[in-house]
Amino acid sequence: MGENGVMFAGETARGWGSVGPKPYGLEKVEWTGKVPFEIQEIVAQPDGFILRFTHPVDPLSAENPANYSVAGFTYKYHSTYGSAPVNRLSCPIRRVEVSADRRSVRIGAICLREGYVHEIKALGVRSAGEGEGLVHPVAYYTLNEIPEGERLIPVETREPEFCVPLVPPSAMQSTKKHPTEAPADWKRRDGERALVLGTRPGMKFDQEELVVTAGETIQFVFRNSDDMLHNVVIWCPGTGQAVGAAAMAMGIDGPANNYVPESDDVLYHTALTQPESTERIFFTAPEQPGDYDYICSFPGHAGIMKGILRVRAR
Ligand SMILES: [Cu+2]
Repeated sequence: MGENGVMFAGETARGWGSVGPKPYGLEKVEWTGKVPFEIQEIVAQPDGFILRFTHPVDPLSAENPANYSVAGFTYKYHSTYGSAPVNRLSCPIRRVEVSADRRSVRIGAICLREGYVHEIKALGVRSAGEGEGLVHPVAYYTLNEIPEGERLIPVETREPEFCVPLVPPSAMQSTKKHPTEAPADWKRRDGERALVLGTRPGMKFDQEELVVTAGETIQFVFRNSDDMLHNVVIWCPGTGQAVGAAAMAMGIDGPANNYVPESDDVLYHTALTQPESTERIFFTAPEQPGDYDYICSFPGHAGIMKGILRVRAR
C-alpha cells in the first residue's frame, strides 16, 4: 500500500496475464471515490441465496426471475493440471424477493447441492436511478453446507423432474468449425499441406506465423506440450482479441463449447486440448488472401497466446 490508500499490484504472465497489450505489469490503483454497482455479499439460505448490492436496485429489474440464473457444478480431483466443470446442474429459480430498502434480493431456487460450487448470475439487474448494470454480474459460491432457517419456497416444492443435469454436447465431436475428419471429397486424403503448431512455456505458441495458400486443403495438428489446457481458434482478420473477450465471458459454459463463442468471425478451431496431447483438424484455407488471426481462447490467454495465419494468393 502506498500513501493515501493508493494500492500497487504486480502482474506476471504465468497463467493469468495482465489485461492489456503487455504480458507483465505494475498497476497503480487509486480509488475515484465512487462506489461501483456490484454484488457486495452473498449469503446462503435454506433454499437459495441473498444477494446484497452496493447500491439500491431498480425493483422492476431486480424482482424479475429471468434476470438471474443459478447452476451448480464441481471439479475433478486428479493428478493432471486443472479440470473442466463437471456434474453441472441448473437450479431453476422459483421466487425472487426484493428487500424494503432495495439493497438486497433473496433468490429461491431448487436443485441446490451441498459441496458444489454454485454460479450465480445477475445479468439483468439494474441500479435504481442511473439504471447501471453490475460491473461483475457473475459470482461463485461454494455451498459447503445448506443452512437451516426460514424458507422462501415451501418445502413441498421439490419438483425433482427439473433437477436434471444439462448434458452438454460433447466438446470433442466433429462440427463444421471443428472438423476432426478430412472431408471425403479431398483429393489428397491427408490434405495438401500439413501444419504443426506447438506450445512453449509461458502461454505461447511455438510459431507466431503460419503460411498457407488460398483454397488449399490443410491438415492442422496442434501439439499441446505445455502443462495447461490450450486451444487454437482461427478468426477473420482483426477480430481475435474481441472474440477472446467473448470467450472469457462464457463462464462455466465455456469448457463444453471449448471456450469458442458463437460468432461468424470464427473460421475453425481445435478442441480444448489437455496437457501433453494432440488435436488434429482438417479445413480448407480461406479463398480470400490476407492475415487471419489465431489465438488460444482459454480465459486469460488470448492477449499473448496468438499468431497470424498468412493466406497467400494462389
Ligand atoms: Cu492457452
